[in-house]
Amino acid sequence: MDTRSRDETFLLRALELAQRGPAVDANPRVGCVVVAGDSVVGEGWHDGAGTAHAEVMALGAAGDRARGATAYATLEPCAHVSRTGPCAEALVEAGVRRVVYAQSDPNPAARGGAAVLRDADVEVSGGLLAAEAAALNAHWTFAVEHERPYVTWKFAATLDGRSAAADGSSRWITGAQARADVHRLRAGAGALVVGTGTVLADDPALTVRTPDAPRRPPTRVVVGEREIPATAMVLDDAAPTVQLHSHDPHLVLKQLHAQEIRHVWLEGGPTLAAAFLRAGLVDEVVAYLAPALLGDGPTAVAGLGIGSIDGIRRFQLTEVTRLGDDLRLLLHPTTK
Ligand code: AOF
Ligand code: ZN
Repeated sequence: MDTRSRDETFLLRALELAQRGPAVDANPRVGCVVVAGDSVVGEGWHDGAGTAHAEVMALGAAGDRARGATAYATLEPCAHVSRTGPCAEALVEAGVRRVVYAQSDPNPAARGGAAVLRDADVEVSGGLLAAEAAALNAHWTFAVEHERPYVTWKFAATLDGRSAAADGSSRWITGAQARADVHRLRAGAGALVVGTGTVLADDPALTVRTPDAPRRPPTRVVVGEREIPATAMVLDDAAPTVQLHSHDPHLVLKQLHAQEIRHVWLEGGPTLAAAFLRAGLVDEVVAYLAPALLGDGPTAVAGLGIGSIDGIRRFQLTEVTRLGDDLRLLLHPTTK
């Protein structure tokens, strides 16, 4: 086997190991394989913020066999001391001779491991399967690069774009399959964000009700100045809840980023959605459309400040899925 396909084989194994870590976490999922000669002598993965890094786990398993070995990691080994680390030094100390990694660490606080390794005369090569490794941590990568969480705006509406009836009632616009799908997708978010208006109107629980619940429920975030009653469902102890009084989407995301939330689901209502859309802070839209009409009542979004057809906001239609009698559209903003 030539070096490249050999490297690819072990990196693919490292990618497989990485998937054992939590999909939703402050930290990326990382895998590592230590190979001596042709044999795997240590495997490791990162099991979430606060636990050992993948390299440390793999080196621990390899013990003395790491001396002269090659380490394969899905992310550039870190060069910093935070909750743990630094992995680059641990690799040097273990006597690893060569390090192959996929994705360069985009985190300014942690990166630089490749340079540390080279300075210690370890042979380093990075970039192979980098796209695959980044895709495994797409939201983490986005958040670290943009210094804010990735934002998905989700709404359910009738054909005429209404998310509630004239009297404010909004339950059961879509069918059971679409609602189950919402819970499945929610499980992948770090936070579910709503405005105080939505809490007052609908009293949503904002919990994930799926057969395979995530390790940690998404943080519930209530944005706005209005008082919400202590009896509101979002304030129960089913999941953590954060109340933010700021209306500025940039500030909201800044605060959530500081809490290491990597992916935000914006769940309503129309004013909050408009604020994020106007600020250009919606990265993805998941729209559930029911084959129904209301004719009156609040729309999914209100007040985009578009006065004329020239100002129309268009999206790229990425995916269309039928869920029972409803449609789920996956949309992305078109880059102008
Ligand atoms: C690695 N191996 O397995 C992971 C890395 O707070 P800490 O100490 O857990 O550090 C988190 C940062 O370290 C994270 O943002 C990312 O840059 C890097 N993650 N690095 O060498 C690992 N999980
Ligand atoms: Zn590390």
